Amino acid sequence: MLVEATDSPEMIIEKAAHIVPTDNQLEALRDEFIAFIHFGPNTFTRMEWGNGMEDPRIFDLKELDTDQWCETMKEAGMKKVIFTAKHHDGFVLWQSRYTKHGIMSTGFRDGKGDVLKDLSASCQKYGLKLGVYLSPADLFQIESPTGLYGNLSKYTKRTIPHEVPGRPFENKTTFEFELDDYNEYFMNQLFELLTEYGPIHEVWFDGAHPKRKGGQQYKYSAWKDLIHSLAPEAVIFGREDIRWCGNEAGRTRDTEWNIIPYPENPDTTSYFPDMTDEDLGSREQLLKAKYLHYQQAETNTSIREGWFYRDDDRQRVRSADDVFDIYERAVGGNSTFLLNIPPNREGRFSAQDVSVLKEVGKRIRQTYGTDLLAQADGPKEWLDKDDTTFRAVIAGGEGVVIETAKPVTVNRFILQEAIATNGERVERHALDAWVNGEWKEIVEATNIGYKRILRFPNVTTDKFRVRVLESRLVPAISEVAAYYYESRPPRLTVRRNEAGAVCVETLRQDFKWNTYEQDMASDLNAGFKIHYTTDGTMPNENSPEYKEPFVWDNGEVKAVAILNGRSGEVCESLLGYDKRSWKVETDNSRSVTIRLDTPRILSGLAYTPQSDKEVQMIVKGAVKISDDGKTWKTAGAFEFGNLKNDPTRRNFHFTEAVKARYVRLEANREIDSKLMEYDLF
Ligand code: FUL
Repeated sequence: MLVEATDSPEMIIEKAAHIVPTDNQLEALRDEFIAFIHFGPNTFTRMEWGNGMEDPRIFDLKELDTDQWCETMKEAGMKKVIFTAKHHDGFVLWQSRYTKHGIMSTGFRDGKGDVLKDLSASCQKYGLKLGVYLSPADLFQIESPTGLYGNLSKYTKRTIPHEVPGRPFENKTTFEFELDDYNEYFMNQLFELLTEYGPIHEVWFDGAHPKRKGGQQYKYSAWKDLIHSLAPEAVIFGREDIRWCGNEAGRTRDTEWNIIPYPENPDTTSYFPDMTDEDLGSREQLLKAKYLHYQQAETNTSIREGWFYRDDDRQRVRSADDVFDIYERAVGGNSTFLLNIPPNREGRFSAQDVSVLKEVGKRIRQTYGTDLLAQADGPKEWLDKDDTTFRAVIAGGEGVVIETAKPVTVNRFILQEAIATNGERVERHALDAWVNGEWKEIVEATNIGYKRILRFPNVTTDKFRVRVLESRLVPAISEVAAYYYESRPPRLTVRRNEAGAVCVETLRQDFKWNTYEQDMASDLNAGFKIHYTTDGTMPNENSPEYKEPFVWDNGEVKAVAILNGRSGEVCESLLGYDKRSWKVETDNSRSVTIRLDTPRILSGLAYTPQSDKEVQMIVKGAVKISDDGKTWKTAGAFEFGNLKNDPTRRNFHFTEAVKARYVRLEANREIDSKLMEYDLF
């Protein structure tokens, strides 16, 4: 929608409040949880980006089980799957007429295999929608001597699809466009994808370009015509329909507006830049707009470290807690959750990915399968499970009360706006519960849009109140529901902070690729309490509650998170003396001597091998002690086994506690003490 130079700020906001999604966009939002599949030569080379010059035969696929993919995705609660038909390397995974750089040049089913065909058949069998990723960047066409990308060919009138003798199309539609060689190649392939694999519901254009050549431009207006005509139900990602959320980590914005200001007309431009700022659609941003446009966000990330499968041992997989948390933040934050599951070299999803996806599906069904307001009294349009009916609510008013016949215990609350008819309008809202004879505010949040999932510690009540605090025009709420998530107490970790004090914290996801900063454990399991002991006993709800870092000399700290009477895993940590009280005195190639600030009681030594560096590990050695650094006696001799395969911290306890000021660690081989990690406890 055009913003006129004469529009007042109020008029601009009013215009924004009237912008609604297209039918296809709305359907894409309702899909909520969708899958991405990255598969190709990279699966075999273990690279994230290929170079385009790979021999196609490295795609050494022997088996393919797309039914297993679809069965798993279905169980996870996903509605659509987007497949990398061609990634940046230019290798095609379907039987294209227009190149030999692809599956037709591999040994898979004697060169006759077609991964997209298998997937499309499985999608129909399992009732999943299908989308295609066709990378505009194409390294094979860039690097090959006869490659078409950026070959400076002239734009001339060309017919799509280009006829290939002996390989007619069943779909007889043809198009004429002014195109250069690469755009023609790209559109011929789009034609194949959109006409020969059943209905396509999303076309995914990646903005990433490992390389460019010859000033190659994309004739997007023509691509768009082709897609609208051949796949009328498809949304286009990376262009006008759907935008990238701005990160690949699964991070979500607290306020994700889908009415976005544009400097050019989104209906005619082919310039759709990545939008990574935190604030994309506040009033302040809208006032800078030349155009206002509905463009929803897709929150995309991978279940594994990286987009492609590498291996089952070192490539970490997100936990079910993690995936479920992203699901709630993405779907419940006015966006769609696009989760990548990369198949392995056996053409299947690996066992760990499958178990995480099944667990996530189970949690979604268990949590969101039972609306605890189903029989409640309140606006019937809000409670009727029909998101096309709605009731308006006045911002700043008293709020709307929903009453249940019996008290219910809930920790999730869902609100939806009637975006299809009335647009996104709520800017701030709050949820209250009637507790002990008065209204208590449970949670406050910003916008709603398609869907907002509010998460909060358990509350038991028979009366809720929804208040809209600020809005653009009068908002219309279409759905309200309350749920109970069976929260799990989070796992914990104990460490010393920089000041030497002991901290007990929720364990952050040990997922090294693209981590988001949100504290998943605390958000997801809000309301837990941490209890701890320092006397070796098991902690329970009567043990001291951990509130802040505390001073503790050394010894065993045990901590547990307790939520709704349920205890989590006990975290046990043997803490060594604060290293600021140490000094490394002498240092030769086989031993290291530590001087403590004062004589201390010592029960043992902890050694953590350096697994990621080429460092000799200390397998065997002795610990000696001294009062004056001159006369020494042995506190104990140790031998650690299986360090290479299991490079975890090892605790060596002396036969009895000793008191000493000097400690010497002697190894039976050369060591590099600067790269060693050890503690004295
Ligand atoms: C990025 C690409 O470069 C990655 O390889 C992956 O396909 C991801 C979804 O988009 O831009």
